[in-house]
Amino acid sequence: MKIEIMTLFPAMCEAVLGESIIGRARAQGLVEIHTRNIRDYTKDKHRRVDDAPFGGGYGMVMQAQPIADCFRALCADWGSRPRLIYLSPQGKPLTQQRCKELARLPHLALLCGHYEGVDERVLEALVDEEISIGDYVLTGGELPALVLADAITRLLPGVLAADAAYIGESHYNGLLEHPQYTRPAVWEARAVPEVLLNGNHALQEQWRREQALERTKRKRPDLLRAAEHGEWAAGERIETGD
Ligand code: 9WO
Repeated sequence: MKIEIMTLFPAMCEAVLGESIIGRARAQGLVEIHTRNIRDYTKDKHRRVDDAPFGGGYGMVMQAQPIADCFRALCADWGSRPRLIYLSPQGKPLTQQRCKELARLPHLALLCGHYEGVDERVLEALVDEEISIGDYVLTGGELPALVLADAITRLLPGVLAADAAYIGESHYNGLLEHPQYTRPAVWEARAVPEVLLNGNHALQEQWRREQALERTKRKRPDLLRAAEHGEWAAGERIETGD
């Protein structure tokens, strides 16, 4: 999988992409993530990439030309046209299911807007899909692009242990994770649940399942309804006991 992030702030993206599991996956060649500075493609002699909105209004709008030339250069370098995703509060909400679908594509380009947005014509002409990571407004699309790149990268073969990649997908299909504990067995007078210490794997498995179900009912009843209606990723449907 190749992902290219088109941004005015490549250093902000590289700072995140060099660390932890994504950093290691990149170093091992399990994923290729590149950043491309939109400003490098401006034809303006002062390197400008934005201008005031037609019709008036607050702030600045990113111009079409540098974005379009950036994307065309990317297509020329790769010898193919990747799917282009614009990260925007107006996009379709991102789900685990969509991450799984995107992880199967050979390459993806992510466009990060800044200021008050991007000239609408570049969206019409070039963008294939708009994705939102939640109903709030940020200062730019970089953090959402990094969220998407992270969610996709962890699904790629070899990045995580085979079972870890599917946490929340196969076994507890659409449920929240059960509580987890590590040493010490007693911390500040709080003991780990006895069932996890007694070595009965069947009982422990049953306990984890019950805990996952109880937590989901209490904290995210909306997820439970979605799982009951089979809206979660492909796989077995959950037994809710009611
Ligand atoms: C700010 C603004 C201020 C005055 C009038 C209109 C305005 N629009 C915006 C705006 O939408 N700014 C965006 C900032 C432009 C695109 C990049 N930005 C962004 C992306 N903020 N939040 C996201 C985002 C992306 C995906 N999921 C959640 C949030």
